[in-house]
Amino acid sequence: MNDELMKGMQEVRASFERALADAATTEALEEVRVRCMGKKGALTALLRSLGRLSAEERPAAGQDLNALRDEMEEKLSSRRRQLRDAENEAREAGERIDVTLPSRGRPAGAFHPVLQTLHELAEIMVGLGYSVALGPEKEEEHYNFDCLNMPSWHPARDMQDTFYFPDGTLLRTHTSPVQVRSMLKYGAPLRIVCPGKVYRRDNDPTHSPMFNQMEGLLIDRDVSFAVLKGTIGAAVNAFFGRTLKNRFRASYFPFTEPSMELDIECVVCGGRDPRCRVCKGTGWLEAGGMGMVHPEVVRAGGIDPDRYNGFAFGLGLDRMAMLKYGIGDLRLLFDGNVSYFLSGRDA
Ligand code: FA5
Repeated sequence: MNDELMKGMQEVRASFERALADAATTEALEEVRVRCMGKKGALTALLRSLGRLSAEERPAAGQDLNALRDEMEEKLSSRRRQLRDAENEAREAGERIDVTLPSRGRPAGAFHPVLQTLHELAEIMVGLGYSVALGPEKEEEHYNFDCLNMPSWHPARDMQDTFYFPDGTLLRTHTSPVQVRSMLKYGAPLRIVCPGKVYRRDNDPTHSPMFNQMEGLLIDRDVSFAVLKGTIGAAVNAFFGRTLKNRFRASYFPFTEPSMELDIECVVCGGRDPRCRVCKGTGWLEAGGMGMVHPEVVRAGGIDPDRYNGFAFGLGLDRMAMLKYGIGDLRLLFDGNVSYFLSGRDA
């Protein structure tokens, strides 16, 4: 065989063997393959040099070079298998699950029934296209009363006799102040709900000094009372998971005209138990107040009442929770006695 070619083959084999032994990863091995057998590799250069040999030398030299290429390929793939197995083993060792580790455990506690109610109702309203707006619990008299057609001399204020701070601000008595705040902030058209805590001087089985309401406000053109009835009915049915009987009783709020109170069928006894601890045998429970927003309130919100009108409602979230979970005394929601909720009985 041509001496020069033989020398070249020896060099290629020797440097290939060295590189093969040095390659510690499949990635390094791939670099060896490219360097020795790729388009610009040493073996390819030798194969190209065949063209310079005489016609007699070429067949034998070609056979030797092919044999060298087969040998290198064989060694490459066997080394590749070895390295890949080692890499897989190392990765699996890192991923091994230690079954002796302590479990993560279940999170302690759960949502309070009122918070659960708040989340569910807000989610239903968001599904109907409403956004959630929040307002301060320490409120100005102006938003809590004056803007809502309740000047200082108005008798409706007496029903919400409340907690004042020395600076004249007060703990809000309802979520309705968010109506004017939101109108001033966002303008018309508007669809918001505002859930949150409110405070009054109340304390009996269905009245607590701190309770939760969810205000709803829709301002648009030509809004009718039918839209309010449809919206409230849809939200209440979605919350209880079935179609409930409801009734709208004429009522009075200085900030809506006409005003209504919504009663919903007692979900605990369906009106069949005269001793029902939730509805007291009436078959109905008052869920909230509502009505068409008074034009003066729309004006206080910076919106022209001749162009826009709308409705508002305020649902008592604690009452909704009482109904959904069959809780007989509102105060149980706040006294921290969990045995009632665990056993489902009066504590
Ligand atoms: C209001 O607070 C009005 N702001 C509701 C409203 C909003 C009317 C928008 C029109 C337009 P009312 O005082 O009736 O209305 O309270 C609404 C609901 O809160 C009641 O139906 C009741 O479910 C609940 N609620 C009232 N007082 C208490 C209390 N002390 N404890 C628990 N829930 C109460």
